[in-house]
Amino acid sequence: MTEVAKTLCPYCGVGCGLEVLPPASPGKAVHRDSQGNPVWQARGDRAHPSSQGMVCVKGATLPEALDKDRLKYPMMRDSLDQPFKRVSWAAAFDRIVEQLQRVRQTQGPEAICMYGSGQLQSEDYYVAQKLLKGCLGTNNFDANSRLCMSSAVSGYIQSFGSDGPPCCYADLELTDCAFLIGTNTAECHPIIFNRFRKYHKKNKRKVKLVVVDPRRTETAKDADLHLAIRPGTDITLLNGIAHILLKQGQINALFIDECTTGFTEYAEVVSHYPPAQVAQVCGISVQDLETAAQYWAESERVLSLWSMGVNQSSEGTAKVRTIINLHLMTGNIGKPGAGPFSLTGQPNAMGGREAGGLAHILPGYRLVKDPWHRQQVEQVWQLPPGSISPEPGLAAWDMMLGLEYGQVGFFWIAATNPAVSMPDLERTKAALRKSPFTVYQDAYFPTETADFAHVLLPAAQWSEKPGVMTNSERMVTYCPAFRLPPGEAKADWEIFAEVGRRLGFESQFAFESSAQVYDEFVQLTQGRLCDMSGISHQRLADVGPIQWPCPVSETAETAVDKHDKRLYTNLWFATPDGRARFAAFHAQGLAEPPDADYPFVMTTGRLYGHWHTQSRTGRVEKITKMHPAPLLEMNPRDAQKLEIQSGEWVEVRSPRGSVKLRVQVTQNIKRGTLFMPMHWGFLWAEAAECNALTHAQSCPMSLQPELKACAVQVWPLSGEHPEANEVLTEAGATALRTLPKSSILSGATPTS
Ligand SMILES: Nc1nc2c(c(=O)[nH]1)N[C@H]1C(S)=C(S)[C@@H](COP(=O)(O)OP(=O)(O)OC[C@H]3O[C@@H](n4cnc5c(=O)[nH]c(N)nc54)[C@H](O)[C@@H]3O)O[C@H]1N2
Ligand SMILES: Nc1nc2c(c(=O)[nH]1)N[C@H]1C(S)=C(S)[C@@H](COP(=O)(O)OP(=O)(O)OC[C@H]3O[C@@H](n4cnc5c(=O)[nH]c(N)nc54)[C@H](O)[C@@H]3O)O[C@H]1N2
Ligand code: SF4
Ligand SMILES: [Mo]
Repeated sequence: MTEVAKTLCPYCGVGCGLEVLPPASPGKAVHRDSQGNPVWQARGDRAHPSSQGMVCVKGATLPEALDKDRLKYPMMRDSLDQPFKRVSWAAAFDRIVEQLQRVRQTQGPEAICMYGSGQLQSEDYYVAQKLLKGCLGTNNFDANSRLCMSSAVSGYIQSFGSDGPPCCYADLELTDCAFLIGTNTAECHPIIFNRFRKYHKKNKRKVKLVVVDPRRTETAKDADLHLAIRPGTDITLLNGIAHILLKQGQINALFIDECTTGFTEYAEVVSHYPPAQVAQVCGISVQDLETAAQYWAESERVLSLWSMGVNQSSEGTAKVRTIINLHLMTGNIGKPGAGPFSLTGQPNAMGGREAGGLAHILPGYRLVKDPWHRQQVEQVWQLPPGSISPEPGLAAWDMMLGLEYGQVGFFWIAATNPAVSMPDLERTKAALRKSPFTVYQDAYFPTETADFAHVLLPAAQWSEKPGVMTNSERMVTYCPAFRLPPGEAKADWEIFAEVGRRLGFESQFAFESSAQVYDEFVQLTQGRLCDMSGISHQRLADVGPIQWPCPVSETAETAVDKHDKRLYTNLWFATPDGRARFAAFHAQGLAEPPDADYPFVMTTGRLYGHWHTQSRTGRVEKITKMHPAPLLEMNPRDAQKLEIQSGEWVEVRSPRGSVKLRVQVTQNIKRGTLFMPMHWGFLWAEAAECNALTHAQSCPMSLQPELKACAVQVWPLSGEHPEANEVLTEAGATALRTLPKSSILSGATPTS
């Protein structure tokens, strides 16, 4: 192919449009990477409405990683201490189907689990739901979105009656005040931040930026007001702001009366949050708290943005609902420039929610628990009534516990790397080791999780399979296939469909293309809030990205040039009475607060250049140079007390595990708080498995673990850390460690 392919960046949930060019185009020199290999080029697509031609370093360097260390053939072994052997697809499918049938007969369908990812395309997600929830009769499909978005999902459902971020990116350029809480937007959603930053710079006097984050991040550096609160004190802060607004009468009484319920209980709760006390608990000044309230009061349109600093919390749903409370109290919703906007992390976590990709939901924003919803889905799937279980399935961490207790007989992992990204990693790894049968479906090899698999299935990735993804603002973009998959790699949905057919569900999985899969899926969205019945692969390819809702009645023109890009503009919510719900939550604080033995709060998160467990970005030279090694951020006063200087090695210990890494002393972090990046799993030369330290205590409503905070102690290691130095000089700071013994391959190497 020599033409430019228009597609979507498959990294973050901003969902930037990309134009990808082949290495060789007529009249131009062949484009090569630093090692001289011909490589595709990516640039921003100016026609994409979400990103308007912008891209960040991850999108721009993506092609460099596409061909490196790919898993090309199915591989199998009988036990984890054996080497993998290359096998045919037929042999792999036989083994999977035989094992599925055996587990279903001996342990029942609830012993079968699939753990997926917001990096699957909507078609992959949809076919997996049909296989697990419909044909196998278990709702044990969960995704890494449980570690990511589930508090936002449950917050929206409880406050508005349905999931679905109500805002759009145009609001970034229409707001009077952007209230960013628990989000390092500049580094993690860079193009969203760029859009706002341009507008903010132009309108400095009129437009305010508030950032709530214990760290002075790149995002906070641009703020008019940075509230460096103590980790886990968000609800106190938000209730404190509400307290001041209420006292000053800065509320929208008409909106509260006509469009909401539950205000009285909420007002009672916030009466317990006087400014002096709130400031003390949060570790900020009363003046800053009052300024924050003043910005809310004076701004006609407030847009709040949040991500993991809010969601990854043992009170994640309560935090989300407490943010929404402020919007309801001030009538900041359903109009341009205002609203509670959850930023989605992964490129298609939104599509996953639409397709029913969590253990308690079904396609089309339906709930497993609702008999009418189950019936509607069963009908479209042409399955007998009662095929879908009324019980929500196991959430991500419960799957780990299921493995630990021996209740899971078949574990299927796709497009995620839990041996790095799950909390309480030693326990996670022990659970994975106990799994009687694990299938791992990934695009790359090695990854840490491959070490725990019995069967490896090579997945075609972005650019090698056509499919659809939805970004944070509900914009749906078609991602065409414009490169061939390596070796025998197959699209995820094709793998699921083949297993379905081999289990005897011929007609349910008779799809001939992903376009057909998408057509069936959007039928199930008809009449729902996330109505996409007017969208198809062909239409997206013809007219470009389309934002939902897009019912079948919408014409191509109105679909692209929407007059109404927001949800709830008629102020009628998706609850039975159309009213939004206030929530009355007191702050609970951290699940594991610091104490005398473990005096620091460690928080974890991301760096600008790297993507999660580095399966791609760790293979891009520009990025590994940008972030050569993991560093622990520490406040100068804490460093002084421990007599540690920047660059020195420490051991960080929590009640669950320990990690050795170097320290970066910086004013950018609050005293008593530490920050460790999440990107370095055990395959990397300077491994720093931050999840060896984290715990799995979760929000009781969203079941999302508190990955953002655990209590730790820090031990200076005298001199340099010898073991790490050795690896460093041998292999370079970012090189892969040699493979663990159990991964040593026999026969064909999977990457050859
Ligand atoms: N560069 C890059 N970008 C990414 C990703 C990536 O891997 N790399 N991943 C994508 C994904 S899947 C996701 S989910 C998003 C995540 O995007 P973000 O949520 O923006 O990223 P994080 O670094 O996980 O955490 C955000 C901030 O929360 C703060 N925080 C910690 N504890 C608290 C607290 O108690 N209260 C408040 N208010 N803040 C707190 C941290 O200091 C941190 O700066 O990024 C997406 N974009
Ligand atoms: N301590 C701590 N832990 C965290 C977080 C944190 O902030 N702190 N954040 C959590 C969050 S929000 C997230 S989203 C997770 C992310 O954690 P993971 O999902 O474990 O991380 P990734 O590295 O993105 O893994 C994605 C995998 O999918 C593969 N892949 C890419 N495309 C395809 C495809 O099309 N098909 C298939 N089959 N495979 C593909 C890639 O090769 C890669 O191995 O981490 C969570 N864990
Ligand atoms: S902001 Fe996100 S979607 Fe856009 S180019 Fe960067 S990683 Fe890709
Ligand atoms: Mo995420």
